[in-house]
Order: sequence, then C-alpha cells, then structure tokens
Amino acid sequence: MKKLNIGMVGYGFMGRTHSNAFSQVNHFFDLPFEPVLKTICARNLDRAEAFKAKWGYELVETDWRRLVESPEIDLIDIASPNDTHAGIAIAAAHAGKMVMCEKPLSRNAAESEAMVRAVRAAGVPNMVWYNYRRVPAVTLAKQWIDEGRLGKVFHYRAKFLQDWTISSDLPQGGEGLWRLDVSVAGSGVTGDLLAHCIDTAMWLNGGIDEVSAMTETFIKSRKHSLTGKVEPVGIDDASAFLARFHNGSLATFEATRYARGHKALYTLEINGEHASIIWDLHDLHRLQWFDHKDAGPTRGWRSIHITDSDHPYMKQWWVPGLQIGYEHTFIHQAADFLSAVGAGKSASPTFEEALLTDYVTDAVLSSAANRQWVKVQGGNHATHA
Ligand code: SOE
Repeated sequence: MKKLNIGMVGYGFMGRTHSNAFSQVNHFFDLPFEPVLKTICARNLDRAEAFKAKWGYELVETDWRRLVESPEIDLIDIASPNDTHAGIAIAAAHAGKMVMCEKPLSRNAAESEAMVRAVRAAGVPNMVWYNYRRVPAVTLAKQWIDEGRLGKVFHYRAKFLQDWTISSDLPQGGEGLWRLDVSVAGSGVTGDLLAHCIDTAMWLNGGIDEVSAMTETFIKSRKHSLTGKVEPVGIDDASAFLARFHNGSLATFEATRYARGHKALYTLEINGEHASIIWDLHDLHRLQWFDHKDAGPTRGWRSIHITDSDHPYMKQWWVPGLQIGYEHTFIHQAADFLSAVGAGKSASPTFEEALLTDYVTDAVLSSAANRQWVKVQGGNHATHA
C-alpha cells in the first residue's frame, strides 16, 4: 500500500471530519493508498499545534502557500472557510497536487470555474466533500432510481432546517461564525445548506433547468467579531425555491437557520410513477419506501433499516442491524476517493460536477434578487456519475 501524504488546511469542524475520515478509512476499507496525516496548516500556530497533537499530524504549517509547494505533500485537503478555497485549490493544482475541497466549491460559480480550469489543466484527481451522497440510505436510493424502480419522476422535495442563528446577539465573522459574513461565505443558507440539497438532488434526479426563488435576511445587522463594529448582514438567512428538472419533474427546496427546534433536519422526498422515497438526516439509517407494485392488501410505506451487509458500504462496518452515523459519510467519501485515485481517476462529485451546484445556487440568488424565473447555466447536463 502506497502512502499518501495529506496537507490539511483548516482545523475547524470540517478539519475534524476530514482528519477523522483519513485516520479511520484504512481500518475498514481495502484501499490502494494509506493516507498519512502529514501537515496541518492554519494561521493560528497554537491552535494548529493543539490540533496536530490531538489528531496525530506530523507537522504544522502556518502558510498554505508553503504547504502547497512542499514536495512532501501529495494531496491538499481544503477545510478552511469558503473565501480561501479558490486560491488554495488553484495553487495546489498548479503544484501538481491532488485536491479535495469542502463544500461549497467556492463562494460563487465564477470562482469555481477558475478552480475547475486549474484541476483540468493540471490533470490532478479532485473531489468536493458533499458527504450526504455517501449516507448508505441515500446511496441506495440512487441505485433504485438508476434501476428505474420509480419510473418517471414527477416531484422532488428537499429541505434543510436549522435554528442556530436566531439570536440577534450572535456576531458575524471570525472563527465559527464566518458563515454569517457574506464576504467570506459567499452567501447564507443558499450556498451552505441548499447546496447539499441541490448536489444530492442532481445526483439522484439529473440537471435543474430553471428556478424561481425567494430569500430573506431576518436580522439585518450584527456585530462583526473581527472589527467589533455593528455591520450590515449580507447573507440570506432563509431561502426557498421552485425548480424544474430537465427530466420534467417539479421541485421545491427550502433552507433556513430560523426553524426553531430543528438542528440539521435535511429531508428529501421523490415521487415517481411506481414508487416514492423519503429520507431524513435525523433518522439517517432509514429509507421510507412505497412501491405501488406491491400486492394490494399489504401495499404501504415501508421503513427499511439500512444496516444490512447488502446495503451500500454496510458490509465494511459492524454486523447487520448496528447503525453508523454522520462521520461515516466522510469515511466513505475518503474511501471512494482513494479507490478512484488507484484507478487513475477523480471521485464524484468532482470539481466539475460541484460547479453545476454553484450554477444553481447563483441562479437561486439572482432569481430572488430580481423576482424572476432564472435559467440555470449548464442546467440540462446529464445526471452526475
Ligand atoms: C452549517 O451549520 C453546517 O455545518 C454546514 O456547513 C454543513 O455542511 C452541514 O452538513 C451541517 O451544517
């Protein structure tokens, strides 16, 4: 097994999920590579040293430019705030490194296009961490849709609800709160939460042609953690849109951080001619399935516990009936990436595929601003791999 030296940029929540994935993946999957937690890179040296000690990194770096140029590093993994993604990814690709990037690919499609051009020109393997595709229940839904078990799809419905920004005392900006600062995040819930819903939706149901959206910023100004001043809030706190998929199905999408009581309620539903599927992140190991082809007297919704060894990814884990969770979706994604690299490929979603999500989020923001239906750039693309 060849060693693959990881240079991780960022030690926040995502730095932890990715580091955990690389630490665990070889314990459970047979892979051509062994990722080595080589260098953690972040501006705050003390915090980076603490992260290094906790996760077992070998080295610390405070300048991502030095990290990217380091001959010791094979793969740059970007887990830092959105405004840093493009610069790091482009430099990494130029230096010939493989690149993995936390979602969304960047702040907007223009930045993401530059990232796609860079990895394409360099020919380096790449992937974006849209982790919810790798929930076994969601992967199984994809298999059933691809097998044609739903028949023609009529409706797609997704929402992602949270409640952590309701307090007007919450500042914007800085560590942990950069998601509220539009100059860093690019947008609010559209790029953060709806991006997940859109990535999964296009993977399951193909491209989105056009959207009609509304957004709202409920708290218009917040103290900025870095300047100490009260500044206007530029992010969307809530976002909802109607969409037409290329396959003719209609969709509704909604995300907010103002749904009191909901912490990370990502749900999706697909209604086809023969069958329907419902999935809910708060109950992530279950798939709700209704099949109209079932015999009449017993026809009804089934709640399937996706923990058996013939369910996607599950034979790598414990014994049937025992569940896995959120962190495993990142382990699955790391496993798929390392297998793909072994075969000389990128893993899905690649930068190119993730750019399609940015085209939709850009269209959503533009539709909301102009109160009009907006055609999505590249909307009629084929279903993601
Ligand atoms: C926002 O609160 C957030 O952490 C997102 O940034 C993640 O992508 C999502 O998976 C959970 O919620």
